[in-house]
Amino acid sequence: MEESDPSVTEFSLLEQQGDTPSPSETETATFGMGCFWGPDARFGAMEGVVRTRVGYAGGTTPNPRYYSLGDHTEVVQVVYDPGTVTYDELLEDCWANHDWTSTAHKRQYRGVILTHDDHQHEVATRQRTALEEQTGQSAETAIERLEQLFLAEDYHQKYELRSTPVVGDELEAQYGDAFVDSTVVARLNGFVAGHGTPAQRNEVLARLNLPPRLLAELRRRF
Ligand code: MHO
Repeated sequence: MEESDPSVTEFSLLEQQGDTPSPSETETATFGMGCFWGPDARFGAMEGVVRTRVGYAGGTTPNPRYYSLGDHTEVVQVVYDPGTVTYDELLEDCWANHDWTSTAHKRQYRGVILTHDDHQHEVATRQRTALEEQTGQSAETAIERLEQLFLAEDYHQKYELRSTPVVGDELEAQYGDAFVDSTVVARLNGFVAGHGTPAQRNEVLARLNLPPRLLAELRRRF
């Protein structure tokens, strides 16, 4: 039955048609900002972000899983085009969207900036000091070197989009293994969570060759 549906062939071209070519140089940033579903969607909607992933990091327990995290923390990892968005800008978003003034009730949700190099470490430290000076409050968010990211289970990746009725299942089926790393999927995950501007949403939707019923479902949410 699937094969006789003409929309399926068109739809299978979605990845090639819709996904922007990766910039030649990308950089990676990793943040712990509480439950990782939220920042996955927030960063996914940002111009310049090429892909997002959620995972566990910042601890020492081998092979953490969601129900056996040990001393790890939920984090989002963002691959971005530094020509479009800077580490400074991503960090500003990070401070603005987690509670850096208090210690999380569980290490799973602590605020942490996991830096990938000296430059990131300096920028993060400088921003934290500036924030403390401006507000007179002390920042509880840690700045540490990233050792290793353990990718979270599939059902946590692009959670907002995955849990959107109809759309989530169909996009997951169409993208298959490419679902987690797709730029378009990252954007749609952000849009269904309410991020992005109308212009950005229209631009992404216009590039996609979506079957009408999927387009209608997405439109109901943007
Ligand atoms: N269990 C919480 C947080 C999930 S998050 C992946 C919830 O359902 O909202 O830690």
